[in-house]
This record gives sequence, C-alpha cells and structure tokens, in this order.
Amino acid sequence: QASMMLLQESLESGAAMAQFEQLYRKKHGLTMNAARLPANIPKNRYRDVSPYDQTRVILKGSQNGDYINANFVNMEIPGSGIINRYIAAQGPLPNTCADFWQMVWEQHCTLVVMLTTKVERGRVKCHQYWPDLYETTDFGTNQERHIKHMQYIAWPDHGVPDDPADFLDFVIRVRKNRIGMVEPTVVHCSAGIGRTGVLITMETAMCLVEANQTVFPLAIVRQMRDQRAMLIQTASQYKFVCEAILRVYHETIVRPLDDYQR
Ligand code: PTR
Ligand code: PTR
Repeated sequence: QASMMLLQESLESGAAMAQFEQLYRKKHGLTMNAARLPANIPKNRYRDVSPYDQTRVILKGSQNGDYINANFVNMEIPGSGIINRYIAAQGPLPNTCADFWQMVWEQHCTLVVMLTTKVERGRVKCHQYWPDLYETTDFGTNQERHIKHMQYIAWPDHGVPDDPADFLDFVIRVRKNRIGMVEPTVVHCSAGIGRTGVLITMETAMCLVEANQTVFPLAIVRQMRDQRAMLIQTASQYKFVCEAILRVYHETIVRPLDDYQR
C-alpha cells in the first residue's frame, strides 16, 4: 500500500521517470563479444542491440553457429515459489528464421509472444518467420509440436500501447497461457528490448501484486537489465507500465476490499 502511494507520487512529480533515466542500460562487467564476431554481425537486426554473453541463448544443433540475438530472462516472484522464465529476442531476420525455430525447438518453448507488426510506418520490423496458413512443410522427421503464437498489433516501437485496458487484457491472456509452464516463453518485438521489457515488467508486477509482495518497478527493470541490456526503451514506456501497475493494484487489491467493506 505504502509503496503504491509512493509510486503514485513519484509519477506525478516526475521523479519516477528521472530515476528510470538514471538506471544503467547495460550491466557493468557483462560482455557482448559473441554479437560482434564477424560471422554473427549479419544476425543482428540492429547494431546497437546485442545480447550479453553470460545469458545468451546458445544454439546446440545449428549448422549456422551457436549464436542468436536472444537472452534468457528469469523473473523470480518472492513468496510464491514462481519463477517466470522468458527468452527475450529480436524479431527474426530472413537469415535467422531457421535459428529462431532451432531455439524454440531446443528450449522446448510452446508459447511465442510477438509485440510488433511486420512493418511499421513503411519500415520492416520483423520477418514473417511463421508459415502461411495451409502451407505444409516437410522437415523429414516425424516429430510434431504445437506452439501458440500471440501477437499484439497496436503498439509501434518507441511508443506505448494505444489502449492500457487492451494491453492489460493481453498480458492476462499471456499469463493464462503460461499457467504451469516451466519452459521459457519467447517474447520478441523488433529489437527485443523496448516492448519486450514492458511486457515482462507488467507480468512480473501482476504476479507480485497477487503474491502480496511489494512492487518496486525500478527493481524489476534492474533485474531484467542484468539479463538483457536496455529492456524498456523510453521513459514514457516506463511511465505507461507504472500507471498500468497502479491500475492493476487498484483493481485487484483496493476495489475488492472496498466492495467487501460496503
Ligand atoms: N537504428 C539503426 C540501427 O541500429 O541499425 C541505426 C543505426 C545504424 C545505428 C548504424 C547505429 C549504427 O551504427 P554506426 O553509426 O556505427 O554505423
Ligand atoms: N537502433 C534502433 C533504434 O533506436 O531504432 C534499435 C531499436 C529498434 C531499439 C526498435 C528499440 C526498438 O524497439 P523494440 O525493442 O520495442 O522493438
């Protein structure tokens, strides 16, 4: 309760955004060497967005090397025994689609959450890595797995979702799809930092609220950035997610209590 009032105040005064701006974008001491190897440079969508070596997803069975621009991001929910596991990734490029599926296969992922459209304002943001409907592909093995794909389409990069209620609804659906899942959920946008960071923060905060734990949004961002650099890209994205957290807190804790007392 006290932490939520503090959050409300620091949003109103602008202090929350100032604190966010001051937070490190990359953790000191972690390296990004694999991303810079000549063979791997064409596998990065943006030259300024690289995965840490320490937490990067390493491909085991790819003929194309072990590198993909993706990190494991594990978010622990104290007091609940829950660890939400994610793979935060860039949107596949034409030359990394096979690697992307190799990663999904090797990590036993069954849910892929996409937070970008293929093209935004005339610029390509993500290659279509899934087959067209009715297209059948023969991989030469008899193994088959079912993977759920969810896409949020009303949220351009560097921006915030058009509608906070729709966004919360989407995050709740992601959570429902993840119930009981131990394998990591793949979350990607275009660079795999801005929108991906907002989604992971939101789901983490929802779990904390439900577990009756204190929510410190900046601590969530720090925990994420220790695993993939630059998660949550702009102060307005941070503000958006903080406001959404307040809303969730109000709806799950404050309002039911009011109703009960009435
Ligand atoms: N947003 C583009 C990208 O990250 O790819 C723009 C960009 C291009 C940014 C090149 C930095 C770049 O690096 P350099 O200035 O060293 O060519
Ligand atoms: N250099 C690129 C740019 O600033 O445009 C990198 C970049 C691109 C960063 C998209 C974040 C982006 O948003 P998201 O991570 O939400 O796809």
